[in-house]
Amino acid sequence: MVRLPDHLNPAVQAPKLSKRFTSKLRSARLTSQLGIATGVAFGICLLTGYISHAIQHPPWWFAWPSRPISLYRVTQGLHVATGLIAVPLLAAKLWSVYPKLFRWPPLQNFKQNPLNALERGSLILLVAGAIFQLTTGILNIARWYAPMGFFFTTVHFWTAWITIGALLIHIATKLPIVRRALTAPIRPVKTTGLTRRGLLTGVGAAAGAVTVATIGQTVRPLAAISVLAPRDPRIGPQGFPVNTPATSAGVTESATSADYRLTLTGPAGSHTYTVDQLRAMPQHESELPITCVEGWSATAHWTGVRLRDLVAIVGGDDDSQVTVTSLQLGSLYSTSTVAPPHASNPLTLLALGVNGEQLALDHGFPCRLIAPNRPGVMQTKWVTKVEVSRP
Ligand SMILES: Nc1nc2c(c(=O)[nH]1)N[C@H]1C(S)=C(S)[C@@H](COP(=O)(O)O)O[C@H]1N2
Ligand SMILES: [Mo]
Repeated sequence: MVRLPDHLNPAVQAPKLSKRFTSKLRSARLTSQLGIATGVAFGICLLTGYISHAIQHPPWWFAWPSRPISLYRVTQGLHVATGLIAVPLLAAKLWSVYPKLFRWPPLQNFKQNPLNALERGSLILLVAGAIFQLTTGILNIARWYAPMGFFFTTVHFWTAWITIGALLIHIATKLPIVRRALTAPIRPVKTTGLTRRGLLTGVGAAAGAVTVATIGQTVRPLAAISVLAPRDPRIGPQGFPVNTPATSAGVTESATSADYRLTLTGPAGSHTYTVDQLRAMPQHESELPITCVEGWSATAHWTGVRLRDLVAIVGGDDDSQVTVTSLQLGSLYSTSTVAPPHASNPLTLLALGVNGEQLALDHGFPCRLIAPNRPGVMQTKWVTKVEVSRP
């Protein structure tokens, strides 16, 4: 067998390294407390993330309501906020167990307890998965796609399942230790510096600071103090942000052309309308937010034609489903499905105007979909086709 030189031999180096981490604050109790906090943040983040996925790709058993109109704003706001809070929590949690990474041999008591191998293996997946999810999530809300050589949504979704699996194994194997650590009498530590309570307060303050610095993109009254929020929901044409401008969508010409038509089809036939004909239809108003999956939300005052009125013209009813199609070609967001709860909701509009003005080109001129309680990616802009069918 090859014998490694001492400086490369983990059996020699690992015990030396672990002696360098001398903080007396590390304890099973501290790790348990940080673990519970991190676990709760991850739990909410995974659940709200799954909700957002299910709304966009509904499995047969899942139906998302159109009321309360701001429910998605809450769930997606929580998804992004808990993901951001998890950064300082996870960092502190990993710090609290850091010396254990240098334990040697890595698999102890393997013969007595072969499940150790499962626990150690799942730990690698858990730590890697958690760091990967937080990193890609932050890159996504910062709209910095360059470092990700993959399609964010799909990879973020599948890595979540790996992370959940590893997290469940981790909780199952650590629960007895956590219970013991939290019920045992507190062992006082002699320290001249930071106390355990001080450390926990610091981690809590970091989590609070991250939240205050970013939550304003979801909760508008806090927008002014949220200095690290990737988006200010008050800034953009007509007072709110644009994710895809008309130039990037390649619709500048087709959307402003005199040849623009809206095609409406359904069980009772089809019609085409010019913008002026749409404006001549009964106009309605609704106050609804755009809630981007990236966490920012902006409420606006919309005017336009009710989608359910269009559905009725071509023979549909409250059980009809609608598919809207954009002038934009070849994008994942070029079409979206409007399920019956949203299609029949009187607040759902094919909007022609916003905040007292004609819709700006970047917000979807000549018309866009706006429906309550729905992710921003499904609020299709530059709509040119409305198809009514049975779900
Ligand atoms: N056709 C089309 N519609 C679209 C998009 C798009 O890229 N193409 N982006 C969506 C996304 S991700 C969001 S958050 C909202 C943003 O709407 P706004 O630009 O009016 O703020 O539009 C949605 N509608
Ligand atoms: Mo979005």
